[in-house]
Order: sequence, then C-alpha cells, then structure tokens
Amino acid sequence: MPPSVSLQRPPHVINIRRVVCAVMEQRPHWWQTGVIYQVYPRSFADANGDGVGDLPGICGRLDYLAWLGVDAIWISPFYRSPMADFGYDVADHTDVDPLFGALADFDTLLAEAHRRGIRVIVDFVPNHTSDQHPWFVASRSSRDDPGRDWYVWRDAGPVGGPPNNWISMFGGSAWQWDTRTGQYYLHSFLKQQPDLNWRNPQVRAAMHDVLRFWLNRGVDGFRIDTVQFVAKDPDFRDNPPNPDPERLAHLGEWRHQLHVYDHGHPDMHAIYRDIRRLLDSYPGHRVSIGELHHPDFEVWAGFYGEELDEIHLPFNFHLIHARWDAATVREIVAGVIGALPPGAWANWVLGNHDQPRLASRIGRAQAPVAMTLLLTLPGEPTIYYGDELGIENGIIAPDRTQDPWGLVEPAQSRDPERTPMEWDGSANAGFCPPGVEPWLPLAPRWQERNVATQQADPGSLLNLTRRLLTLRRQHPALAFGSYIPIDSTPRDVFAFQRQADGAADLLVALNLGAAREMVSAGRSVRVLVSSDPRRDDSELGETFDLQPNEALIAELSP
Ligand code: TEU
Repeated sequence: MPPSVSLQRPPHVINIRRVVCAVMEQRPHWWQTGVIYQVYPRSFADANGDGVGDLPGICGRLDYLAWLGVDAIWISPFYRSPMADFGYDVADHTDVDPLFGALADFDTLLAEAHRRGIRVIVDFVPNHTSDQHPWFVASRSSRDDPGRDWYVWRDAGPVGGPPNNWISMFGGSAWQWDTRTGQYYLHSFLKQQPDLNWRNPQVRAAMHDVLRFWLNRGVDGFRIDTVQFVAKDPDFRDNPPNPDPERLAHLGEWRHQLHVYDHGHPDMHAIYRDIRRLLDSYPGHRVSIGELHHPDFEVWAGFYGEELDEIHLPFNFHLIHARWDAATVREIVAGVIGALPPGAWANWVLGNHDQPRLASRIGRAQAPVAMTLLLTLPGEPTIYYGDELGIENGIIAPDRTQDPWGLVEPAQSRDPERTPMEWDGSANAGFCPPGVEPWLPLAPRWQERNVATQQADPGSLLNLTRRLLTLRRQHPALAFGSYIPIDSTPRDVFAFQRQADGAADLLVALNLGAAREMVSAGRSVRVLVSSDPRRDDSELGETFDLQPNEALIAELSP
C-alpha cells in the first residue's frame, strides 16, 4: 500500500470555518482577499543613480508588480531620517527623506499605484523616533522643557548607573546617560532611537496626527512597527533572568533576560484600540498590520482585540521561525488557525527585512513549495520582495556591513536579506546604473535568477508565483474559502483542501521532501498549477505521484 493522502475519512474541520462564515455574510474586504508585497525602499530600484533605491524607482517598477499580480505594497520607512537604523529612526514623520525623493514623489507613486489597482501601505514606527527628531531635541534640551515627558527619562539607579537592568534589542543597556540634563533616557533599540512615552496624551495625539496626515493623503493602511514596545511596566521593574537562554533565537545579552517588564504591558491594547478607531473613521477599509513576535499563539491572537477592535492583521511570523518539515508546518498552521478568535482573519509571512532569506533558510529546492503554501493557506499572505525570485542571503564582507545590529553582533546582521532587487542581467542587475556601487552587493547567482531570466522561463519560481496569484483571483476557494487540513499523508507531504460554495473543491498538496510520494486523493483530480508547469491542466486520476519538492493545486472532481 502506498502512503496516501486520504480524503475519504471525515475531514477535520477546524475553526477557520467560523472565520470564513463570518466573512461570507458580507463581501470580503480587499485586505482579506489581497496579497501584500513588501518593498524595502533602499533595495528595490534606484532611479537617481546614487546606489540606494528610492520612491521614483518603485514607481518605475509598478508595471512589474501589476504584471506579477499583487494587490498591495507595503513600503518600509522612507521618512526623513539620519538612517541610523535605515529609516526606522524617523526624524520627520510627515516628509520624505531626500535620499528617497520628495513628498511629491510619494503622491505620484500613490496615484500611479492606485491607477493600477495596487494599494499602498506605509510603515508607522510608534515606539521611538530618531534622536534628531525635533520632539527629542526639545525633550533633551532641559528638564523643564514642555516636551520632556514625551520621552522616557529617569534618574540614575540608587547606586548610580542605569535605572534598571533593561537592555536594548541591539545590545547594551537600554538607557543612555544625558550629561546636560543629568538623567537617562530609554531606548529599546539604538541609542539614536529614543522611546516615546505613550502614557503621555500629547504623544498619542501627535502620533494620531501622523496617521491622519498619511490617511488624508490616501494611503490604504499601516504596518505598525514593534507593536509590543509601546507600553512598559509603569514601575520600571528589573527583568528577571532567563533560566533557558538557548530557547531565544536572539544572540547576545537580550536572550539572558525574560522580557516581562520592558515591553508587552497590557496597556498597549488600549493604544491599538484608539488607532483602530481612527482608521475605521476613514472610508475604504484602511488596514492595520502589526509587527510582533510572540511564540505563544494565544498571546499573538490577543492583538486582534477582544472585540476584534485592535489590529486587523497582527503579523503571523510563526512559520518564519519554524523548522521546515511537513509535521512542523502542519502543527503551526493548526496552532495559528486554532488560536484565531471568531471572525478574525489569518495572515502568513515567510520573509521580511529582518529575517534571513527564505530560499537560504529552507533551501532553493523548497522555495516553490513555500511560495505555494504562502499563497494557498487561508488568510492574507505577505511576500517579501525578491522571494518571488528565490533570492538567497547576500554575502557581505565585514568591512561592508551596513546594519547597525550587524556592527554590534555580526551574526544578527540583516544585510544579507536586504540586497538589491535583481531586475535583469545587466550591470548591477538593473537595480542602479552601471558604474554606481549599490549600497549592498548583489546576492550571489543573480545573473541566473533575475526577473528577466525568470520571465522567460515557464518553470521559474517567478512564473509560478504569478500563476498562483492569478489562480487566487480566479478561485474564490483560495481567496476566502474554508480550510480543511488532511491529517493522513506521507511523512513529507502537507496537504489540505480549500472549499467555497458554488465552486470546485481544491486540493493543495505540498511535498516538503526530496523523494517521490504517492498520493491517493479518493477523487480524480485535474491539476491547475504545479511547480512543474508541464503538469498543469493534466488529469491525474485518484492516485498520483508528487514529484520531489513538488507543489500542486488541483481541482477535485465532484
Ligand atoms: O523590528 C523589531 C524587532 O523586534 C525585530 O528586530 C526582531 O527583533 C527580529 O526580527 C526578531 O527576529 C522592527 C523593524 O522591523 C526593524 O527593521 C527595526 O530595526 C526595529 O523595528 C527598530 O525600529
């Protein structure tokens, strides 16, 4: 008996059904059916020839994104910034850094994206600003400055030194001594990124104004940075030591504490309810997407809000941090879906500007399987730029390290996942003009992997991604249908069904292994899309082979 995907046994329907039913009563919103594509602006396309990507560069590549078929782009910060953390240190929330262009370039980009039916999501960095931001310049000017309390200032501890043992995510104490005013300020990240004090109503009002500024310009939503950091223990207690540091992926000092007091205070929920109310007061279903890492599914799900009144899509990074095997993926998908509050909408992420490249994490051969998984699971997927090409980690010589975290802790450097987008086989891969040095070197193998090469190859990952995006538009079952996991599969296979009323049932079968697997679907199947396009449109009967590393979506006969 070959191992089989048994569709005969009663399917185990978990509560995504409730999710789907809740939405099916009304038309799903754009951010539910849509696919988001993350653009890291430094690395996407350089229009002005300085080796760094910019907004006109993105604008010039919108036709590519429309061709690919994504519904929205999220652009990492492009605001005025000294670039200590490449834009996550904002010095003016309502202007574009000259490196990236001007506000007029943003307006053009927004209009051009909208003209192509592509929505635009911008980054919102609530926890901190740049130390060059006028708010911080005022705050540090004197203890009596009216803006002093906009940031978190504290006296030295009882025996001198920092007020408590909190450490910065990027290494060292989270407190920086300010000689002029004789106090410490808190910085959960770099010392050039002082933490705002969200307990101060003036800070909340000012940050709401920032949101209004972009909403009024017409943005479709926000990706909210470091969601959990906006509220800390009001008593500033020391974090306890972590008895099991190995369990934390972080290297360096961060892993030696349990981070119970320096972030994640429950007061943050009210902050996100306020932001949600603000977004909902605008027409057009503006979306909030929250960046948060938490290993516990329930804690993660808590950010949807008890009344689904907080963040629309708290980023689900569980698969990013997971081992890549069928059992683990199955378990995580079940955990995520099982934790969703009724009516909440799932989302899936496999890569971003803070994580090693997907193709390097799981291996090149599995990249098509991962892309198929991402684009067929129930919920909203976010694609990191270049993952549709299978870009691997760049190799950055130590003396070319750019990431401030990498300068402190080389193993944590995020430069490898921020290398330039690979457009074609010309010098600098078409990212910036020949003769200009890109801010980071291209990742190895770009000549064989760029957009132009892959567009010409029907079997490429790029064309697979495009076919999957097309399929999502054609098949309501994929965009918002119910999800039925299949429990009994060969060890390396992960399979599930997607179903929508009035549409054919779909089978998604993913071979996470490098051997051929026999699958018995119980009903005959017709392949819609396979990672091997030679199998597209083939009728496979009830029992069929999955090739090594194959991903396949098929229509099940009625
Ligand atoms: O990241 C915050 C953050 O928590 C991550 O660095 C996280 O520690 C890591 O991904 C865990 O694996 C956000 C931005 O995405 C990042 O680029 C910024 O450097 C950081 O905030 C500070 O603004």
